[in-house]
Amino acid sequence: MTGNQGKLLEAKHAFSPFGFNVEQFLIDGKVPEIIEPQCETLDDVADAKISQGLQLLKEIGKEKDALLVEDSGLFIESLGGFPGVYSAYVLDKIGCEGILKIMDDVNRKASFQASARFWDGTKVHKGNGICPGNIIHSIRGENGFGYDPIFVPLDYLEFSTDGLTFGEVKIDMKENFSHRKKALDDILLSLKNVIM
Ligand code: ITT
Repeated sequence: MTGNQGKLLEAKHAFSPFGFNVEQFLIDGKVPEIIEPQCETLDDVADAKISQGLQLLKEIGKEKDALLVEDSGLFIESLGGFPGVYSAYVLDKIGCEGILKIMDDVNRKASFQASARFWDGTKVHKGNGICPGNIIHSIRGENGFGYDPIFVPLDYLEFSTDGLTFGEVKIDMKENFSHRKKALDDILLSLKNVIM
């Protein structure tokens, strides 16, 4: 359940190897209206999203269907974690250009974070992921979405983007580092414990 096509694509990519067919949750062809409360943490927003989503599933008589929601954001160290839970609003208002203007020149550290919830028809599974990295000084790359063109992930295990932003790499490469992929992997692992 998301209005963000980038998130949808990444969820499809993460779940399809396990035989799940991920589709955008639409009611009458539209993304359902969700009220995102003013919360301090992604976890609280993700909880609010899944409970509203479950209510919607009940209203349309589909409470046995699976439902995935996720809340995520970019946390910039020198800005005290801003935009964090306000990432979607800030992206809409000032974009990547605006972030580059308000950034500290020296400390470029930031992380993407994600909190996911998955309703399997009977219970809710939880997942969290963090992707540490740095904000570069310019906007680079057409791939991905949101803040991807200004973010270079730290090397992780044997993986490196060699200084390229998430906007400059393919989705398979982003998956090696992605906060979202880590959160969805938690859920896949928890599901495996239910299924097997
Ligand atoms: P839904 O709430 O409908 O799922 P949204 O885009 O509003 O979609 P959020 O409220 O979780 O999603 O806001 C997350 C913001 O952080 C949004 O602006 C994203 O573009 C950005 N963001 C999250 N993950 C990202 C990623 O992997 N790459 C780039 N930007 C990301």
